[in-house]
Amino acid sequence: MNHLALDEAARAILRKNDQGGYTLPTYGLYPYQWNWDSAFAAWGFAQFDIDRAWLELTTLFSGQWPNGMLPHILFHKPDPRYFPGQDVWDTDGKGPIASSGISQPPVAATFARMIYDKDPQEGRAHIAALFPKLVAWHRWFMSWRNSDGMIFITHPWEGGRDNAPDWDSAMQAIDPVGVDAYTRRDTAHVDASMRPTKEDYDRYIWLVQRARSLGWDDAKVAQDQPFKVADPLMTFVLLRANRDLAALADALGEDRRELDRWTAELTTGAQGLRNDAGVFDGYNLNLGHHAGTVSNASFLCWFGLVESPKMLAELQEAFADSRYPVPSQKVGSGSFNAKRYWRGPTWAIVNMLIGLGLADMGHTAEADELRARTAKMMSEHGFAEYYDPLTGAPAGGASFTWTAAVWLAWASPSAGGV
Ligand code: 9WN
Repeated sequence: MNHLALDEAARAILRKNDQGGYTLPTYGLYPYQWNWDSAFAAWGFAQFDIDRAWLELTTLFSGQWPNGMLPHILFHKPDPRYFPGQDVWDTDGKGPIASSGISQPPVAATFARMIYDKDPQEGRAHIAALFPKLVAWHRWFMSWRNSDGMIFITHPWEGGRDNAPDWDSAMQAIDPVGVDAYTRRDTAHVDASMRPTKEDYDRYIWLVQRARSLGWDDAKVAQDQPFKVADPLMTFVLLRANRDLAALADALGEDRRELDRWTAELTTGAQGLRNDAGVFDGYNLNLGHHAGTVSNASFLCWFGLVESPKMLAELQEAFADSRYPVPSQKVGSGSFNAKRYWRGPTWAIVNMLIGLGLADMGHTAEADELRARTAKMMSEHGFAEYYDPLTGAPAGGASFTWTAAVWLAWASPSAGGV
């Protein structure tokens, strides 16, 4: 397929997964609106339908809780094909519509800025409406998920990298007694070898039940949840998003000083994520140690405008070790698994964030190389949820919204790429 046909195929995926005001990540496997998926979808739509892009973000923020938290799933319409549904989360009364009780990586401000920059005249009213909501969401992170400028998560699903080795020690410390009987739905859609294990799922559900028993109270969850891991992806994404929100504040004539304070705090705090090898890595706050891993999140430093010669050297290794980088776990490391979700496979969305950061920090050759290899992976293997980093084989769900969005906005030659 030539790239114009691929552009059309990618647009068709966005249209097919479009539910009116929001976009499903993919049919069957994920039948609701997911937080960071929607932000990527908006950026994809912005390449050909800017009104639809703004609508995606507007619908996403219609689920924001009064405390500023923006849920990771909005259950617009009940659907038995996904577990756990709203009955398990039991967040009734917490937000305006049925939702989960945790958040997800805050990429929305960054894409709002990029969509606004495409057409400031059209975007001005939209950013004026979104600005206070984005500030409230970022403030929620800075208040309830902040440990000395490192952003932590209280559930693996909150970080968006569900079974990453970064969380292993925190997960192993949990004894999931008292988990109600449940039936997984994900393995009815996708081969179990590409998904988290039963041991993972028992703990995912145990953590949901525990936060539920704390009434989803911010202070109690932040203090009492046994799973508390500072995350490079969350920290670098929020750092970047704060800068982008400050740029939107300038455009609107709003006060940006609080945002600048957060940016300074996170820039300093991110250094605490460096492990003994100098790699940005998950930090288990309860046990006081790094995971000792190199993940695709480790390479998001440039996206947060943090320089690192060490990570540039690691990136060259990733380019040498895998034909289709960046693997979500270093090839050859003990926890690497080419198929299992966030323990090895390549994710196009993370590649795009890494690539944008590299370009912003002047690492043009590496940015171009990453974009070219990502484009090759997609042109050979379609728009999958994730890919085997060694062979490029597609894995997980097919016809995936955010992968199609990444093609349109970044990887396709029409987007100025290869
Ligand atoms: C749990 C929708 C989501 C992504 C996450 C990805 C996966 C969900 C799941 O799918 O997580 O939130 O059920 O596996 O890990 O990043 O937002 O695409």
